[in-house]
Amino acid sequence: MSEEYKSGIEEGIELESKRKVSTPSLFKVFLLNDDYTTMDFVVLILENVFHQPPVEATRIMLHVHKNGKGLAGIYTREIAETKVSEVHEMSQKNNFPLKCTMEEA
Ligand code: TYC
Repeated sequence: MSEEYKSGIEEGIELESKRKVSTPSLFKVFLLNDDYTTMDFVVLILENVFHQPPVEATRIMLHVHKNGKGLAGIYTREIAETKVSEVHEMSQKNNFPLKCTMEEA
């Protein structure tokens, strides 16, 4: 019998395991402060990579500048990994040391 159409007493177990595997873990992506990256570049990253509206992008940038670290967005693993790579690639191309990290939410 196919996995999809199991019934009876096993159904509860099947539904439970199905729900578990289909709920993806979420990851927080953070920007880190440094002394060299310009504020304008960080705002540009927040707007273009993390799709933050301009006012929110500026708020997050100033939070990072003041506190050392700030949340840029929350994503599933692969998307978070891509965001981190995009930030590092754009920073490298523009000769800035801006760093980005991710951790499970
Ligand atoms: N501290 C930087 C400056 O004074 C600005 C900055 C903000 C850098 C946030 C990185 O993630 C950062 N130019």
